[in-house]
Amino acid sequence: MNLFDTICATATPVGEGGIGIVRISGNDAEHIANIIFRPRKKPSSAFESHRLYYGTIFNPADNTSLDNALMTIMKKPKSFTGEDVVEFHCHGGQLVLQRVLETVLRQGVRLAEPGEFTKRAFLNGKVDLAQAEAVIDLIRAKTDISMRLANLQMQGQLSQKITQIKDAVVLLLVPIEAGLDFSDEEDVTILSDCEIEERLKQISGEIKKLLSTYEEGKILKQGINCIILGRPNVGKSSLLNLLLKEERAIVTAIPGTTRDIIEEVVNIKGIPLRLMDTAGLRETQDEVESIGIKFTMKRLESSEMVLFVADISEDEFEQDIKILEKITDKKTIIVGNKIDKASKEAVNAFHNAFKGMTKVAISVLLDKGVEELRQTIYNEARGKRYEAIDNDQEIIISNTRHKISLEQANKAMVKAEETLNKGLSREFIAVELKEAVERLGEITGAVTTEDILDRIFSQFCVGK
Ligand SMILES: Nc1nc2c(ncn2[C@@H]2O[C@H](COP(=O)(O)OP(=O)(O)OP(=O)(O)O)[C@@H](O)[C@H]2O)c(=O)[nH]1
Ligand SMILES: [Mg+2]
Repeated sequence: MNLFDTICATATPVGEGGIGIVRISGNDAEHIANIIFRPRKKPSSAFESHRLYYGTIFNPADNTSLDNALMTIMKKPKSFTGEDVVEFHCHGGQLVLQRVLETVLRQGVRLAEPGEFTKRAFLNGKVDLAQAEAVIDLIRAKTDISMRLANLQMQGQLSQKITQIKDAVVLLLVPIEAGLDFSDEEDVTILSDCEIEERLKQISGEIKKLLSTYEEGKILKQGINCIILGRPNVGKSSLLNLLLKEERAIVTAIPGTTRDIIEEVVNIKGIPLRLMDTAGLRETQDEVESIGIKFTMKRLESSEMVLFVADISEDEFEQDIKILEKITDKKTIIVGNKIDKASKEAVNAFHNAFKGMTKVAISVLLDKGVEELRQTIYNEARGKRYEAIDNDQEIIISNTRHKISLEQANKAMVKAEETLNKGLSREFIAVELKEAVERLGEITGAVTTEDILDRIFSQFCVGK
């Protein structure tokens, strides 16, 4: 099975830590352990698999000891990579780890490329491609929800679904091809056009259902860019500080306080919200301020969500509405701030002025209405279908590569249906179905190229 050379890398992050791990994978791993590691109690025969041994790592060239460490061997195929793996659990000093790694390298082992351990796990059949990709999602997860999604994918939830869809395509393809080749033989069932159409539609529906989860999946994984906009002095910076629970931005009673964009990530009920505080929007002669406003408009373009803050106590929202008209295609929430000093009439005027829009009245000063605002941000960010997801009932895709493959698979299914409706030879339907099988196979890695693998695994860190 194993056609690979032996690789090694430090598996823990650079810097000081309680422990640091140097990992080796490949046929020479055990041999290297025997050369550079001296166990305190020598085992009577070879090192046992999946056991920790305490001892000394030393440099065989001059016999100097490098560290006291724990060593474990995980013999193939019961290891992460499916090859013999040796791990040295050293003290977590940068220099210690560097010296241990150098000593391993000097035994004729190669330094691993980024993600190479996980790549080998894939190539040796320990995980499929979607599962391997979930490893990096798990490492990078910033919230509990994205961590849960990564875990489900790592356990093979998405792969199972893809395989199920692919099997359905194959199940349709087989009788169609048999009909082409052996249509004269008696025991070949010939599917009717109706049957084929129904099954094509059903499969295509399944693919589209998966595709429809992508936007949401992307937001759960990567978060959402959210810009705070509004006229000067309405309380934008105060709101940022409150959501962040930190005095991050300068707040003063002077309009035009904020000039530079201040960017921070806040966790809103599990969604990473990249929040940007900006310069208040108004006509101004001040050069610095007008540059700030230009920055704001530029950043608006790359934001998916807008928190538009208005001063609710002002009772007059004409200018706000003028600015709002320029904002299109964004998830927008109107935040009426300073409710503490607003009259009843002003609050009514606010609700009338922004009729039909998503809005929340709050007071940053008194911390009023802020929980409602958090909930509204959450609902807007995730869209309407989040309940099903919270119940684990739905499979979510969040990876662009998966999305593209699914789109291509679906395109083939649609083409197959068109071919059928045009009454063309079923040969052409078979071609499209084969295309769909290929595209679906790309997701789990049943079909893959070196190029795809390089692109995926180069995103990993060295040592993973
Ligand atoms: N009464 C009251 N005052 C508030 C509230 N929120 C903010 N303020 C005050 O409003 C003033 C402006 O607040 P900022 O947060 O600096 O407003 P901003 O929108 O960032 O202003 P610029 O950066 O100048 O555009 C400060 O004096 C705040 O203390 C609120 O809920 N109620
Ligand atoms: Mg400000």
